[in-house]
Amino acid sequence: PSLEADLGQAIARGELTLHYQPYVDIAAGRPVGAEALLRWCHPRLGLLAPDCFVQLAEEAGLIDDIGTWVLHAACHQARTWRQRGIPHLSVAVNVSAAQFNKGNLVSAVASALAASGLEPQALELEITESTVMHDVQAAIGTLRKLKDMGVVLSVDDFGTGYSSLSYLKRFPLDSLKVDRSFVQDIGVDPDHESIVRAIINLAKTLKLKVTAEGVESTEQLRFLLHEGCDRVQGYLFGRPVTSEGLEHLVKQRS
Ligand code: G
Ligand code: G
Ligand code: MN
Ligand code: NA
Repeated sequence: PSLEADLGQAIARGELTLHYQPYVDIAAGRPVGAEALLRWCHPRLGLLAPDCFVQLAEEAGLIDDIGTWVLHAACHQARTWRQRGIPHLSVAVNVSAAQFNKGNLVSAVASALAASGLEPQALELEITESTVMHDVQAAIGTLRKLKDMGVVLSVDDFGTGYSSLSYLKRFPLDSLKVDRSFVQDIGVDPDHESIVRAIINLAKTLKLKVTAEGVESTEQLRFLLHEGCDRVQGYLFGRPVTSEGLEHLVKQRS
């Protein structure tokens, strides 16, 4: 069978799973949430990362179903964590361009929140720049509906896309996530350091929180602290792990 045919069966066969990577709030001094990262336990090929199948899912028209599954699983997991001794933990979910632009995102989010009983403030949606810039008017409408529900909205991979600053101000956003390609070069490339500094300052001007992703070294962390970054995420604080692994890690560091 083709990979596409396999993917069509993956949800029903229970082959999709989520790994979770913590993000740390500098002021709180502890993990305040975890990003859900999709994995497919393929019966023959083993554990596959989204790079191997998200595009295929979009082409095959399966991305809405998968995205809906991810939202339900992530909200359910966050609700479970919050009931099991980590009441402050949020979950962040990556939203695909296809689901955002022509799909059922608003209703899928509403139904995942209702089914899980998770507070909307504990769900963060990560949306890339190119996704929101595809159709700005429609994006503002979608983001407004999500914001009115109380969900937290972030721009993922910020700095790699082409968002116009004037639009950025019109989107009802809560935070920017600095793309890890810039964070990686802290201490290496002064131009990329300047970009990180500029994004942090831009976020502050727009009254948005700013997260640095891909933080791997204490040198990078020191720079980010000095520049006033609000949240950090990366291998320095934890790799993506199973839900049990995440719970264990967070309970150790809280
Ligand atoms: O760990 P990692 O290999 O999971 O992630 C690779 C890429 O896949 C990242 O760009 C990430 O945003 C994306 N990704 C991870 N999980 C999901 C998901 O549930 N849905 C979508 N659409 N993308 C995801
Ligand atoms: O595009 P998005 O930000 O959703 O991508 C998340 C991806 O980044 C996942 O594949 C995750 O495994 C990866 N990632 C998270 N932290 C680090 C890090 O510190 N270093 C590297 N190289 N990759 C990371
Ligand atoms: Mn992300
Ligand atoms: Na990112």
